[in-house]
Amino acid sequence: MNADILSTVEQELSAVPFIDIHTHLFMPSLGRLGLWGIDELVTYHYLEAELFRSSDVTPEAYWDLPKREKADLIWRTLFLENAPVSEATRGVVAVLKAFGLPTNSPDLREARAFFTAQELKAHIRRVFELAGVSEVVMTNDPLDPDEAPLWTESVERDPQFHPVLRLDRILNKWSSHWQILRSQGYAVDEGAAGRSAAEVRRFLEGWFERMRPVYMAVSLPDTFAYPEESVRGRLLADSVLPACLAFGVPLSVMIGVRYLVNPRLRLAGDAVGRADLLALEHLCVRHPDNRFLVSVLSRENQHELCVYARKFNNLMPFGCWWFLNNPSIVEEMTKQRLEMLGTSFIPQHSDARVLEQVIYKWRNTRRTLAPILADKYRLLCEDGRAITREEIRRDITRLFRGNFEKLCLT
Ligand code: RAT
Ligand code: ZN
Repeated sequence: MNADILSTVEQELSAVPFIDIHTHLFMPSLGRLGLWGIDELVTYHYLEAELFRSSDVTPEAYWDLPKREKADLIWRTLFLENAPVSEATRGVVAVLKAFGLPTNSPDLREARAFFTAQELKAHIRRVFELAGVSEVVMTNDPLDPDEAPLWTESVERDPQFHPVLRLDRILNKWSSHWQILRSQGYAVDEGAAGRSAAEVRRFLEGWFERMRPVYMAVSLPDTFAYPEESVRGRLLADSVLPACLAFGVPLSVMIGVRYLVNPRLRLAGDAVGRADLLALEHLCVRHPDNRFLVSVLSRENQHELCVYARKFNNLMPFGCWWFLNNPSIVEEMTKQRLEMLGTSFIPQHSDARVLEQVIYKWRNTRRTLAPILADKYRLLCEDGRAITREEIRRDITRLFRGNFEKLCLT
């Protein structure tokens, strides 16, 4: 019976196509922003951070190398001189295996030849199929100088890629971006005073029309406070939250980053800090008509997040983010969420930056979650309530599609 439940859960987890609600992937028409292939996989910033623990190369010397030489160095250090047992290294192995490529070659020649031969659109379809995802959600930054000009009226849409309006530059780096808004004809000033909030709202409206995002999003430091007498506090209260309400989209808040604790590591230089989730309580209390997708980066904040989700049904916890996306922590967090929230949360997102990463990240999620879900059903049976395959499918569909569809796609 127990084995039956586990295999039914495994089958249903494989059969239901998931929606990946937060990635850094791009639809093909924004193509030159999108990363894919072996050199990108091996130089993922999670692996760059690991390189400096096992090699004496300095970050400065590493950044000076061309991409291929970076990849060769990481391959040699983390895959040949050491067994790739970490989560991020094992992921690359799983991707190579998924394409039938050798996983212990002395170099990356064969893998490079394989990826170079792929046609992007067909490759995306194959990757999504291997990953068991039907759609992914992008991260689209209207103040990224490489990205913004690509969002023209005629940009080709792709129903498998949903846009998201990302607000980090506006909310976290106003001092180095307000002038860009000003140069585009918005009457904003350095202190975000006066008409600035209304003008930022007008800027968001313009981008909402152009992009049609499924939600707006921002990552926030561990010191995030709300309400707050600061540029970010004002713009959140007076521009972003009213705009989300008017457009009928949620705001995704990802809290707990300690930005660039080691600037020498660049993208790999961020760390984590425990946040004060009173900020979240205040957001939910003061803005009951807004809806919030919430991920917190610190392991120590997870239980509080579940408690807040029990208090506020405009709060949807999602994902095991970044440093939390390891089987031991995913297991702990998912059990806690199921125990406290039933199926009213979104268990995971991939955060993939390189296309093929969705293959290993979703494979790992399915593998970790199958015994956890099966165990909950086993306990339910023991306590007197049988479970059917249809109910298991309904739960999995709700967790990995329905909760998001209801919040963002309807
Ligand atoms: O997980 C990551 O790749 C991080 O670097 C961040 O991009 C984070 O996920 C974010 O969206 O800010
Ligand atoms: Zn991300």
